[in-house]
Amino acid sequence: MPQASSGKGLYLGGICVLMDCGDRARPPFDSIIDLIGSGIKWVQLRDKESSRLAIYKAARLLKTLTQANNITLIINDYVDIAAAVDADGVHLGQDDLPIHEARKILGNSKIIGISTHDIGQAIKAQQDGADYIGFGPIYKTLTKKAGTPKGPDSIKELRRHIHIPITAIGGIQQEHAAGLIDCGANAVAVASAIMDEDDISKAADAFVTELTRVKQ
Ligand code: TZP
Ligand code: MG
Repeated sequence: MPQASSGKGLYLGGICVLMDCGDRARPPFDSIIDLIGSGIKWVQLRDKESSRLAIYKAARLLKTLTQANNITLIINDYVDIAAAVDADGVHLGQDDLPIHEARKILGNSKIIGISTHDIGQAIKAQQDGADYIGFGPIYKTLTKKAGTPKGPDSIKELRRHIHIPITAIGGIQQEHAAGLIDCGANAVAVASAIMDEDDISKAADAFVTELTRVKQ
């Protein structure tokens, strides 16, 4: 399996917590404070609801706190906000800015991750210079209308074509994490199974502990 590091000195393995903030009650500040104590090393700010200004302000705050705690910070959707706050990178979907345009803005030192839903999209993203592939949904999810779940074996098939880091996404619960790494994922992206818990620090910790059972 490829290294979980991006080659840019940033960590792209283990658990990526999707800080899916806009329609969740807890403000990003509270969530990041809880996550910092938990051993999580990678977060993504994903907010489909709030204004660009509110997302920028949240991102600026997260940048300060993640940098101080050695946590990789990726911004979902907004290349301009990622650039403005000097985040570690951006996560783009199939309907977002193309990779080459995001590269012009962010340069080569930043991470660009791409959401993909089939092997063709993943191969294209790899060819276009993505730093990691998000692939899913692996399981049924309520967080996003994301199509039919692909199941964990899809990661095995994907790994035959993809040499850059793979992040499995969609409906992932603690008990799935280690198996997905065994199938060839470098990381799992988790929203509701952590962000919807009353004690997100404890939920994140449980994921981290589960993954230490698997050698990456
Ligand atoms: N892309 C595919 S599924 C998904 C995204 C952003 C949401 C994952 O959220 P959850 O709650 O971990 O299923
Ligand atoms: Mg998007």
